[in-house]
Amino acid sequence: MSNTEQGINAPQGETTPHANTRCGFVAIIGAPNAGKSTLINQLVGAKVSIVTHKVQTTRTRVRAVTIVDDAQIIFVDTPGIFKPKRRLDEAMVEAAWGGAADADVIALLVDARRGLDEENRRILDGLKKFNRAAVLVLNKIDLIDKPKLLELTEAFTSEFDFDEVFMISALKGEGIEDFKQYLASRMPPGPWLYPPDQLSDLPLRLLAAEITREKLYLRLHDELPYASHVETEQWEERPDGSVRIEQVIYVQRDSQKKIVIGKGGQTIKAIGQAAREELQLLLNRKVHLFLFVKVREHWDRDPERLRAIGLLD
Ligand SMILES: Nc1nc2c(ncn2[C@@H]2O[C@H](COP(=O)(O)OP(=O)(O)OP(=O)(O)O)[C@@H](O)[C@H]2O)c(=O)[nH]1
Ligand SMILES: [Mg+2]
Repeated sequence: MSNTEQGINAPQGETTPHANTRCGFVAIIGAPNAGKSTLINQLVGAKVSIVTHKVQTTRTRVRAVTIVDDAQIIFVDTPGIFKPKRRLDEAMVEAAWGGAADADVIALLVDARRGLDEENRRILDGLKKFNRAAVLVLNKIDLIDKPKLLELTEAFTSEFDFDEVFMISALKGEGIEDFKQYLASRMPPGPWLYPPDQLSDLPLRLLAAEITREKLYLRLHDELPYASHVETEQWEERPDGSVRIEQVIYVQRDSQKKIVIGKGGQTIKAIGQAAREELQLLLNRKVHLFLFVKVREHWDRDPERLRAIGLLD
């Protein structure tokens, strides 16, 4: 029986660590939608954090782990940093800076199309206050011209003394290897903190809820900005080797519930099907997924919900 409190594991077969191990934390910070989760998935070679075209997809800190030679690198995916307007926003932004606090390397990820805009200026101010070294990573270079990249590099480096500048496409995997090697070289000596086969610290129940939230976001386009939340309520291992999962989708209004369910239940059926398919691949067995929709006007202020997301202890 698998333990749902554990994170996902890599296939077995990694070598055991030897005497000269190194280990450390890398925090990836940046504005919403910069591509932080895409980058982390690329760096560890597996989907550990959900990705959508919408801003504010990641809500909590997710740790992802990879090994380069004798170095174990623990990446901390953080929510995007933006100007908080609501209670949930504040907790998200706090989680983002909190992720950077204990890191050995802080990497500021920037959507190169957006450049040094107001949001990135605010983050640079935050970095200055932090008084910590950082590297600059310009992302989405597949979308812009080289001369523009040089301009951007100048704009950022004149504001902050970055240790290094990397130019990457997290989506296409360009420039990732160099960046990873650099990070490995910056890890301090020390024992590995995770077993060599572990990829993430996100419990499976939470990851399963995140997968459904991703499908919900992808399916609903701009109708439901972030008024929704998914929780795994039941996880039952069946004797036939399959697993039965019940999840609740929380929304804030009856009208939103109608949108999530869709005409004749079509929308929720499609969301459930997409989530089930991905869960089956992840868990490598048959999944029976049941989705329920509940209206809770103030779910984003409910301590129990915030705790479930991992934003409250
Ligand atoms: N073209 C292109 N798109 C990218 C690249 N990296 C990420 N994206 C896209 O940018 C969008 C946002 O990616 P995410 O990884 O969810 O961004 P994030 O920074 O984690 O966003 P939040 O969690 O909301 O803060 C998605 O649609 C990605 O596919 C890239 O290198 N090139
Ligand atoms: Mg993210």
